[in-house]
Amino acid sequence: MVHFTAEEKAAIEHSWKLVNVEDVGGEALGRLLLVYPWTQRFFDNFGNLSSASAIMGNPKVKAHGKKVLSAFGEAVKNMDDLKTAFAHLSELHCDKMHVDPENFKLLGNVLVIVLAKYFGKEFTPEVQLAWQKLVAGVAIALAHKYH
Ligand code: HNI
Repeated sequence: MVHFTAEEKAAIEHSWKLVNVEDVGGEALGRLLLVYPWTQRFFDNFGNLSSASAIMGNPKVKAHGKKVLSAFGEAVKNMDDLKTAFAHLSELHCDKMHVDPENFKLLGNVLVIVLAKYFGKEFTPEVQLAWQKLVAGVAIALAHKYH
C-alpha cells in the first residue's frame, strides 16, 4: 500500500487547491489520447480525435478530463484508504468500461507531467514525489476490483 508522510499529505492538499480541474484534466486526458493513441478506442463517441489540435480542442475530451480529475479530489481526501474510496470506480472500469488497468498508470504519469507544467518552479521535487505516489496509489486502487 502507498503510504504518505504528513509532509506529503500537506503538499498534495495545498497544491490540489490550486488545480483547475477542467484545464489540467482536459490537458492530461488529451495528452493520454495523443501519446498513447490506442487509448482512443475507449472514446469512440467523442467525435473528432484526428489530430493533436482536434484532440486538445475537443470539448468532450475537456469535459471527461474534468470528470476524471475531479475523481482525484476523492483521492486527496482519502489518501489513507484509496482502495475503499475507488472500489466503485474500479468495478465500473472493469465490468462496464473494460479498461486495461495498465492505462491508469499511463494517465497518472501524464498527469504528473501536466501538473509540473502548470506549477512550474513550485512543483518542487518533494511535491512531485508526493504526486507520483498519489497517482500510483490511485492506479493500484482502480485496478483492485479487477477479476
Ligand atoms: Ni475513467 C468514466 C475516473 C482513468 C476510461 N472515469 C469515468 C468516470 C470517472 C472516471 C469518475 C465517470 C464514471 C461514471 O460515469 O459514474 N478514470 C477515472 C480516474 C482515472 C481514470 C480517476 C485515473 C487513472 N478512465 C481512465 C483511463 C481510461 C478511462 C486511463 C481509458 C484509457 N473512464 C473511461 C471510460 C469512461 C470512464 C471509457 C466512460 C466514459 C463515458 O462514456 O461516460
